[in-house]
Formats: sequence, structure tokens, C-alpha cells
Amino acid sequence: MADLHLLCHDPGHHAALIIPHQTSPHGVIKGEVFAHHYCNIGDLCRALDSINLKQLQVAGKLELTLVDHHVLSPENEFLSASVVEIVDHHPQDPSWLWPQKKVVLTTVGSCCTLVANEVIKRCPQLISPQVAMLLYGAIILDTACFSQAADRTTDLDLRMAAEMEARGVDSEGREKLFEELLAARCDVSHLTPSQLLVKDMKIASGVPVPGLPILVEEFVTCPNAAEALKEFSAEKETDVTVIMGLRIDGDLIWRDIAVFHLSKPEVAHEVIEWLKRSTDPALELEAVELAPPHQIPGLQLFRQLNIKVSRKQVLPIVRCAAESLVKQCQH
Ligand SMILES: [Mn+2]
Repeated sequence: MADLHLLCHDPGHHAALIIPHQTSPHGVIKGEVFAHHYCNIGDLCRALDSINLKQLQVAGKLELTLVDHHVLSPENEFLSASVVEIVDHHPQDPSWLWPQKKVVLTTVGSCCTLVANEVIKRCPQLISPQVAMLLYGAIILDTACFSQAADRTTDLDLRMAAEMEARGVDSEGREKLFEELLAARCDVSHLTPSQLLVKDMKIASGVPVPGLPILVEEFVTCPNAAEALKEFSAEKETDVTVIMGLRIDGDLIWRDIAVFHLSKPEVAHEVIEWLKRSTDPALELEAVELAPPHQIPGLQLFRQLNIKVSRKQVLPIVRCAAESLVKQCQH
């Protein structure tokens, strides 16, 4: 559920979990793990591009809860009129305050911690052992199994995990579940580079920030990676993209970050300066020189030595960079 973007409920009709386009439910969390732990919730999932949300909206049949994000991309901005609620753990974007909506915005390791907390408050009988397992799996995955190195776990994460254990999840299987979920998330063999870029993407002031389940250093070795980046930039109509890579292996975590532009080196340069200059938090970036066959024109890669800084904290830096660029243009 970490990857679910929108929770849609068509009032009086069916509720659906809407996931980003181009990734089937089995693309988000792969087949066997899904079948093994999660039974079949495929019927509840809809890909964003397989549903005519505009039509539902016009018919007055659309209510949306934004989960795990609160900023809509330009192509989805029309949906804001249908948003009734936000459940998110990203820092507040000042341009997206959502006045008059129900907003649950709290810093926790996993957004599913907030989902679990809300469901327990409003409708605890919904939490069957299967639902408990779904929420638990996401909490485990997002906190890297409560890893101290990742430093993402809050008291509420622990409390909600314990609640799910009290509702039928076997805590003994925690490590094994984490390994299986991690392996499923990192098994990107069934995804193309383009699908990888859209699979888990956030937006900061119009700048797309895809998060990869592998390091960018590995991504650039995929055939068609350069092509995918170009297509992605054209599709999102963006001057610059910030790509964040992650690899988790047991207790070890690696992160890297790349800035890509098609034809705006000055924009990419500004974003890089902001990322390098940030002190709260400091990313501790170290430039990586890619081997010639994997060099992509317009892409600059950095190892992020401060692995505790996640995308949640990088988004506001990118936002400041984008906003400062806009101001310079206006002068
Ligand atoms: Mn999240």
C-alpha cells in the first residue's frame, strides 16, 4: 500500500484503490508475495489510467482521499475539486494547504500507520486479519523493519504495528515478511525503465521526483534508460527531474540522487546547488563519475552519504530550488 496514491470512493457505489498508471497491482508488489500474504485484492485496485475520473467527477460521483501525497501533478490538478480528505506523512507543501478539507498530515515512518490509526478511530471492525496484514506489511517495508540505520520509525509506527499484531498478524514472521516484501519491491525485472520512473513519483513545485527501488547507478545500466528519461521529461513537460535511488540489504542502506535535464543546464545546475547547499538536512553529496557506456547526457549523479535523508525531506529542497528559479525568471 505504500505505493497507492489515491483512494477513490464513488459515493453509494464501489470504493477503489487507485494506483499510478502503467503499474498493475502485481507490478507494485509482485505476484507470489501478493498471493501469499495479501490474498486477492486485485479487484479493488484500479490503475489511474483505466478509470475515467473526469466522467465520474462531472456526474458528481467522485470523492477522493489522497494517500501518501498531497500535491497533484499538473495533469491531475482538475481532481482537486473532488478531494475530500488527505492522509499523508510528507512535510506540508505551502502551496497545497487544502483548506476546508479533512487533513491528517503527521510525520511518521509509514503512511499506512496513519491509515491504520484513522481506521481504528473510525471503523475498527474493518481491520480483519487480512487488512491488518496489508497495513502491517507497508509499515514494515517503509520503516525498513524498524531499522535504526534508516531512522524512520516513530512511536505511532510502533503502536500501530502492535495494534495489527493484536489483530492477528504474527510478529514472529516480521523479518521474513520484510525480506519477502523487499525482494518483491526490488525485483524490477518485470518493469521497463519508463515504468520504473512513474511507479513511485512525487512532485515538488512542478518538478517530478521519482523514487526508484534500486540505485540510480544501477538504473542507468538498464538498456533504454536514457530513452526512458527523455520520454518521461517530454511527457511531464518538465525542464528538470530529480531521481532518487535506494538500495536496502539487511541493515545496510545506500542512497543516490540524480538530476536530469533535456536542454536546461542552468535549471539543473540551480537544483544541484540547492541540494548541495542544504544543511538542514545535509545530504552529503559526492559526485559519481559514470563509466562511459552508462553516461547519459544531461544526467548528473551523486552518492547521498547521509542515508537518513529520505525523499520526504528532499522534496522541500527541490521546491525551494524550483521557486527560486521562478523568481529569477520574473525579475
Ligand atoms: Mn510514503
